Amino acid sequence: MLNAWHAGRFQLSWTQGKPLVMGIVNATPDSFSDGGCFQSTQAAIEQARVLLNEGADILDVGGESTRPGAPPVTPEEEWARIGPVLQELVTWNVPISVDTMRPETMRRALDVGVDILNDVYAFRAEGALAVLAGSQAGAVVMHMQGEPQTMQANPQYVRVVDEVHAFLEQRLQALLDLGVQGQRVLVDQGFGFGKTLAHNVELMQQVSRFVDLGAGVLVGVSRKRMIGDLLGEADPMKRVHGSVAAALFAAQQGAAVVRVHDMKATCDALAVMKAFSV
Ligand code: HH2
Repeated sequence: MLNAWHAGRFQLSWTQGKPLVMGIVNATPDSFSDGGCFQSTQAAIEQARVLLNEGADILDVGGESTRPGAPPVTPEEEWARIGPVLQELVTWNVPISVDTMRPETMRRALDVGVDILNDVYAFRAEGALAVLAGSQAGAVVMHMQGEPQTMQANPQYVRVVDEVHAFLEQRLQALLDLGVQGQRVLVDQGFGFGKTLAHNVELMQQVSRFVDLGAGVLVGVSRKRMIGDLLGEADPMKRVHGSVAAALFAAQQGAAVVRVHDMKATCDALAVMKAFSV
């Protein structure tokens, strides 16, 4: 079955086992996974070009690290990091996503012409829903327990899958109530955002249950600590194979989008898996 995602200028589609691949462009000097190598505008743009050449369907640009314990940045600093990058990327004829929790940054990014608002805070900040509703942008609505600074201190759930599912169902309804059509929205279980390894594993085992919510599902596990914990690998750069395995597992369960750093490795693996699928 062909599924659709309305995202700004683009109408994107995916099928079971063949998700769209979103490339991560970190304009953050303190990002956990690339050590801040891409902090300058030129370097971020260059990284985006590599991701695109290697097969990215979407580029996701973030200027504030959500790494557990990462210090917050000011709105001005966030925009100084991502504004010039977005301005260039929107000229490339590929869907551009902005990874931000701030309504003000969302509005500025929409003015520049981005297609997707990716909000790890699920549009709960005051004014965020209104910004989304006043646009034609696609949206990613993610679950997080707590706040980035403290979320990994002691995450607690009675039944993690039920609780994350209920939260996303409620947020989806909040968007629908404001007139944001369901086909504009993806949900995201929020791997590593206020979750232990056991919580993350349980959520990964049940991606398909989230597909049943009716919105597409985005899965973001690339190079994350859960992969490191499963492998005993402290260096994020050495978590590529584990991350690819997780992306394939999510794809097989019907994920709409996988959000990744390692584009070629992921696209190659997905292509081979697809070739063998009936
Ligand atoms: N994970 C991160 C950031 N944004 N957005 C969505 N929708 N889903 C995610 O899982 C997600 C996200 C954190 O990963 P990364 O961008 O690699 O690191 P950092 O935030 O430190 O730049």
